[in-house]
Amino acid sequence: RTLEEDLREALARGEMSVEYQPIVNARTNRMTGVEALVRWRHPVRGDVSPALFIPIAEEAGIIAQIGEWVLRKACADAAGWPRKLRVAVNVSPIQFSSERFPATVVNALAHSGLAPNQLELEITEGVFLSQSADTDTIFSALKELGVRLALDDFGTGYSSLGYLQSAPFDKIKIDQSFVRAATLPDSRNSAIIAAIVALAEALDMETTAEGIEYMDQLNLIRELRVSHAQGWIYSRALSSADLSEKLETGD
Ligand code: G
Ligand code: G
Ligand code: MN
Ligand code: NA
Repeated sequence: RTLEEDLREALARGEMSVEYQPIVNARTNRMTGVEALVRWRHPVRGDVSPALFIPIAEEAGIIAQIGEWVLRKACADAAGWPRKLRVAVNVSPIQFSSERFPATVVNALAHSGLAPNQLELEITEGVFLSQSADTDTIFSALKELGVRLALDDFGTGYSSLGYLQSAPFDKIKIDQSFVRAATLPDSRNSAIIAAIVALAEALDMETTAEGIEYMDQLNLIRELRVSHAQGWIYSRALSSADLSEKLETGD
């Protein structure tokens, strides 16, 4: 059997789950939200990374189905946490560009009771490259709903500044490749991060630095006024139950 064949049955077999990685206000250290990350436990192969199976799902035409399941699960879980947190959900460009997508979001919110401003959709520039549906119409519909939008993996790919102009983003996520190298001697990456922060501040957007693993990285992004931080220095992705427990014990 191919991985694709197994993937087609993974949801029905209950092999998928969603974990949540904390996102923290870099100044106060308080958790303000989480990023939902899908997990697939294959019965034979064990954990398969979404970096591997998401592209297969896109290719196989089943990404919308998986994405919708993740969205519903994330909204339902978030509505049950002991304190209000924002939940960020990654959305594939293929899923986003379907004219059905805004209705999917409406349903997930209605079904869970989650407030629209507690949901943040993380999209990549791939959204602007796809030729399907009217991207502007989808952006407007989502803004009207009151959900938040984040531009993920910023700084990689083409990163046209026009993307920031053409869509109403609330946040830029600075790709972890910049963070990783920023504290090396003579690194130019801190200048790049500073430029992204200046741009975001001028456009009234928040920033999240991803992949923070070490204290020197955290100190640097604080100096550069990045507003939020995410990475193993705070926490790996947690199950909804473990996150709830962490919140109850005072995070
Ligand atoms: O889970 P991990 O941190 O290994 O994520 C690997 C990649 O998979 C990242 O690029 C992340 O954005 C992506 N990813 C994780 N969960 C989802 C999801 O639910 N939907 C989509 N489209 N991508 C996801
Ligand atoms: O593309 P996206 O930004 O959604 O991907 C998130 C990915 O980053 C996931 O695979 C997640 O497991 C990973 N990740 C989260 N925190 C860290 C970290 O501190 N270090 C590293 N190397 N990866 C991280
Ligand atoms: Mn992401
Ligand atoms: Na990212």
